[in-house]
Amino acid sequence: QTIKKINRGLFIALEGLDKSGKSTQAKLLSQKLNARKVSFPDRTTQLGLIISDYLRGNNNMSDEVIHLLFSANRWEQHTSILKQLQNGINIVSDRYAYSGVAFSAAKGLPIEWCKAPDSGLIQPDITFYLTGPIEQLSQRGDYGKEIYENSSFQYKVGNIFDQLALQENFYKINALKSIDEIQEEILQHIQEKLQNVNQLQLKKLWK
Ligand code: FDM
Ligand code: MG
Repeated sequence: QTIKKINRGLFIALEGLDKSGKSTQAKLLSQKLNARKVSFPDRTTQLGLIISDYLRGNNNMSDEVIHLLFSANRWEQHTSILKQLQNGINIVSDRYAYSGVAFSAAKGLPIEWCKAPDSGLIQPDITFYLTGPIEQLSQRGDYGKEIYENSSFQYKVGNIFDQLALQENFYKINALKSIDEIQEEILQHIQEKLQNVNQLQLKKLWK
């Protein structure tokens, strides 16, 4: 299909559990929409390298400190994302602030505390939430290499994501469907969402 044009770029986020297929879908979607793909954590910056070390278990930080680093790692990209959207460039984000909340709140930090540092970031126009039974997702690929990739923790993360999905109006997708089916469903939903709008106001997250 062709995607309807609006007066600025579209900002689409893909969220979900580890191994739910987000990265595959983000790649396909960014090709389809001729979009810039961003990923969070963005491991290419200095902060991203610290985060990456943490995820591999190589440096220990308090839950609060790592949470704030993940948020700062999004703020590093804020201006460039904003400018590109204003210039008509579509952006597809592989994870975003909702992952920040889900993973930190799953460790016991209060949800409102977790949202605060991301307040004011650009809000995605549409957030897709890929989810499925953890017993099945955990069979995929090399699950278990990074510190958050264990079933008992993912289960808690899933609960917070489910809660956010209702509050934030995520479009939920069954991660067990085929790659093609999921891509089709994503494109279909974007079409529907754009059907009746010519102008979408950029919004800020949690403000
Ligand atoms: N993660 C990701 C967080 O804990 N907070 C965040 O703000 C973000 C963006 O980092 F387990 C977690 C989620 C995941 C890990 O992500 C690495 P990728 O998508 O597997 O690289
Ligand atoms: Mg991962």
